[in-house]
Amino acid sequence: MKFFLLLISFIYLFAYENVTVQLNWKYQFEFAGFIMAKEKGFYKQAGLNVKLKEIDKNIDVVDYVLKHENTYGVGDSSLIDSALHKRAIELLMPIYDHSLYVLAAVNIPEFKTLQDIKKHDVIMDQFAIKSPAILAMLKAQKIDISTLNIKQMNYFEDINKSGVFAIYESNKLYELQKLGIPYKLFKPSDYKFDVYGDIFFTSRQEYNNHPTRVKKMIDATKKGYIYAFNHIDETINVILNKYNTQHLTKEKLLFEAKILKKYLSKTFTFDTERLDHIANIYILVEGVRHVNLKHCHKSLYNSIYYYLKFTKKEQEFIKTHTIHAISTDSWEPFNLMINGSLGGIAIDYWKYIKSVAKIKSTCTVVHQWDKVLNSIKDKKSDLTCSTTITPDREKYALFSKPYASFPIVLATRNDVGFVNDIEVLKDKTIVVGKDYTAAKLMKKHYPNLKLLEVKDTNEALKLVSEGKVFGAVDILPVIAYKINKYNYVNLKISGKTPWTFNVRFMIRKDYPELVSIINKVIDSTPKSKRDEIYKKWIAVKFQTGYSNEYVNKIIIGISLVLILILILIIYLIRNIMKKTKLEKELENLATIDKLTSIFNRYKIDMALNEQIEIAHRYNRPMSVIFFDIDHFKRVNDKYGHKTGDLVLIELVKLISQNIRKSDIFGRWGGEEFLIILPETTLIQAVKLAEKLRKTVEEYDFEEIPSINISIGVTQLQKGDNITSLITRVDKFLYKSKENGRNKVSFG
Ligand code: GH3
Ligand code: MG
Ligand code: MG
Repeated sequence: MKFFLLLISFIYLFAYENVTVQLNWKYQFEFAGFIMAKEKGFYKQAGLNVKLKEIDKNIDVVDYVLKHENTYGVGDSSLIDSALHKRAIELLMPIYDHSLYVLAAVNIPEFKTLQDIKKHDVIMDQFAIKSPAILAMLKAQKIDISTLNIKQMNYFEDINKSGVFAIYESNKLYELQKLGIPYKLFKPSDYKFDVYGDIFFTSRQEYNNHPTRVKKMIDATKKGYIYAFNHIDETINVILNKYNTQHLTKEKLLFEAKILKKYLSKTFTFDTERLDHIANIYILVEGVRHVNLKHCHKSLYNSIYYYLKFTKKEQEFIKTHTIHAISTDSWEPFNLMINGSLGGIAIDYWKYIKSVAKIKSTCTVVHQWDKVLNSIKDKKSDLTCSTTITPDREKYALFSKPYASFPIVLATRNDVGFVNDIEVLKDKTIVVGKDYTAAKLMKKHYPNLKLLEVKDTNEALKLVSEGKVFGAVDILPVIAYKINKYNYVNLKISGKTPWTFNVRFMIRKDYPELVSIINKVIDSTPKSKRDEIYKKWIAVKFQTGYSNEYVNKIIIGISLVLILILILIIYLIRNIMKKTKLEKELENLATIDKLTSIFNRYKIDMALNEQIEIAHRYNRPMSVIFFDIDHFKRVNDKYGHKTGDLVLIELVKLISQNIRKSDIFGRWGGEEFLIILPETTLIQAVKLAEKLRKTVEEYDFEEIPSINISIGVTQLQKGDNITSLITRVDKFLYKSKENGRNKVSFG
């Protein structure tokens, strides 16, 4: 038996790669991700045998990681300082998005502003003294740290004395609260010095020599963190049983977990703009003399684009070439002139790729597309940013992977119902830009349609808006952008073709290195960056497919509401002008749901009161739709809470796209939502509810296959108030649940 065990351990030792993680403090919830990745076997599944090391007194974690092989570490944003000073480390991922360091003025009732710090003892440890955010906060207040009376922190005793302490918000506040000691907090983020909290890193040597292991460590640790924060009780029990070197109580760990949960990284990836911001904080703290931003960026960006490794040939290409881009200025919203310079989705992508790959470039703007094509054909220009592959173009140019894909959609007037299948529009005239990709596809696949080719999409939309033709077809962002820009209030997107339009870079034939460089950056572009670019250019909400036969009635009603809204707007503008920016931010916080960015419970409640009053006063119809996601708990259980959050966000987006602008949509709580439908009768509301139910049912969510919603619908009746209305609609929602879910009930 003993021999057998020995054999197993022997095999085990050889089967797993041994790795050490040096933590920057003692075991506590802060490191729950590492602990759970180990305890739940995530590291093992990746073939890693991970040893966790608590901090020893006064050890420098960066030093330790640099001096030991196979070793990783956890640090705070001061690691960026280390990178700035050319220490050979690679930052792998942020664990907490915001620094937990705060200054707490403890037991000093007369302490009012940070300036008062000069009159008191400041108690810090060696980490806090390096914390960029704390230093910047002081510096911005023109407080010279060298003039302060700084004392070394004795972690376990000092906190109940009076003084200004640099502490972790997730940690020492617990003691203060428990002991009932008064304190006042100064958070760097309140002063706009927002840096990352814990950061996972390793040595450049490990990073370069063992890229696969690095990737495994990142993935398993991330998984550990997601697991730990989704299973807080279980994790606390593990810490209490096996890792409780600090003799923490369950209560204290729970306190820590709750605070950290707010800070846990949303994406576990670095954001270049924030890194720039942090580098700038260092400039503020240290003065420009120390900072070699170029080096800092190289090191940091290497870390961010972990998957992004250029070959020697590619690096050589980047070094030796200046890329001459060429673009038209008339393809909204891809490339267009805006305030005198070229911008747009395509241009933003190109700027992003250039900054990541450090490509030098020039850009020529022309008015005709032919010129762009010829210039690339003749190798006078090297690249253009937004085009599609055609067999003809492939003869003289190369193409990148698509960096964006958009559906080709149909725009009609508002009074048209949802068009499920474009083929049914046989007798209607559809307009499309001459020779556009959309035109070619439509002709090929729908030869029976009446297709009218016009100069461009502007003209096509104008014809639709004037009622001369039924609909216009182009790519989603183009149509959405133009409806918004040219204020076509009577147009909407009411159908989708089966095709997507892939936008790519076109590159001169003899530059294959440039294609592979661009492809690598495209592959490594985080979703957040894509979303950011897309949102910037399509900041328009549009509706799809709400069929409505009562348009005339509604227009009369809406006019009334409009007058009211106008009065409200004048009132608001007056108010807003009075408000400072900070107040506005606060107001946002108070009315907008943080996760989904729609109205929160407080605001939707207010809106409902208002709408009920308006409807009663002017004797107008008004309805409400109340829905709840079916079995959402299962989604959380199966895919994790974070995924659950993403599903909520996506669902809200989907619903927002399918209701009218005048409808008021808010989060009632958890996975329950309310839509207020002014000027809407029960029949209309039920129709919309059914459409929403079906849309959700058929929607392919990015994170999970599908969800359903159960809906209750009711119309405001004479004598109703908010309570009676909500009680009734809730009853119908409950009925939908009882009848098997994924149903609409009304009355
Ligand atoms: P049913 O359809 O029958 O009502 O089942 P259900 O699981 O959806 O309903 P229940 O009310 O039992 O549970 C609601 C769950 O919704 C509980 C919680 O896990 C989840 N939830 C609520 N708010 C959020 C949130 O903000 N994010 C995530 N991820 N989940 C949430
Ligand atoms: Mg539910
Ligand atoms: Mg519920």
